[in-house]
Amino acid sequence: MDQNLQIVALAGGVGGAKLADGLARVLPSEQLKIIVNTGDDFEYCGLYICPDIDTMVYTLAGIANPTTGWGRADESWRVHEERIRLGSEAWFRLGDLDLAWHLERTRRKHSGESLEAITTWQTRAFGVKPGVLPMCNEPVQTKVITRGQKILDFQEYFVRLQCEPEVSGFVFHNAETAKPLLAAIEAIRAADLIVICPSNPWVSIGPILAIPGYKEALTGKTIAAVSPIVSGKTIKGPAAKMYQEMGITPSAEAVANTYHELISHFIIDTEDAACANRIKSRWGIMTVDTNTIMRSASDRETLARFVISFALGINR
Ligand code: FO1
Repeated sequence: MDQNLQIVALAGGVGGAKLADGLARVLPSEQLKIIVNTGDDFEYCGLYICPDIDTMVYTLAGIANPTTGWGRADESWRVHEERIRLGSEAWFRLGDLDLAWHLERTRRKHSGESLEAITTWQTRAFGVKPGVLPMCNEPVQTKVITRGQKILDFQEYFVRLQCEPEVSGFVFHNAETAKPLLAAIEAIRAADLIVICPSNPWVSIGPILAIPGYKEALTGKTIAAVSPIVSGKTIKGPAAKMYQEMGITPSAEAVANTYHELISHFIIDTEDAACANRIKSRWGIMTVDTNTIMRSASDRETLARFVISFALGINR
């Protein structure tokens, strides 16, 4: 393994965490930094919830719920069930083990710790070695604009309304005044490769890129993205539905169009191999197909090795 190869991953959500885990399995931990979306963060029942950070840390720690991808494996729901019995608001489900961590993060937040410091503590507490960095320390909230011009908080759209409303746009509230994490900018500057994981381009990667400073730091870097859309569909989550509702046919090509000003390399699934040449000739993006569906830890590793060797021309 190339000793000083430095890689930075941009990720959010379950799919992104899986490829980040693959990268963490093939790289020494000091050679990988992961910048995570925090636009999904919200306050719920007085607790400070950071879903994509927790999904990332739990996945890297090997303790994520294997069915949902979010929350903990081997979870119990005593508090959740009692809250329902009490008639409390319970549309966002917090398991007992998950709750322990939300209580601790909220305590630290109230004591004045930054999200970066809290996340560093969280990675150590869960034995996670690679650097997991929130995209910023300030609260940036992703909001969904519906076709009826209603503005929904992200979790209200994603969980309470089960992604049912038709979207017409997104707002990343406070992104314009948020500051990129210095550690994240330094990691990008030092990186040999940036990997945009197969996360939702709109609401997982979009918020990160909306923070002034990241796009500038990424300019000129070797950046490889893995398409989150295979045969016009997402494995999980509303990315394809969002493209459709925004009047764009969901496809790997649509994702290439979203990222074309940024990326130099694009990895699509074998199901979409036919569009590789079109993407290459239309935007000059080096495009290759492989299996991008990660069903196992070895799939995650295989894809991670493939992305690194394709983008850097190195045999791992
Ligand atoms: N998603 C759901 O669809 N239903 C839930 O009840 C739910 C609870 C939850 C608790 C903690 C957590 O970290 C994530 C949770 N998620 C839930 C997923 C979460 O809404 C999404 O992971 C992200 O916001 C989008 O990737």
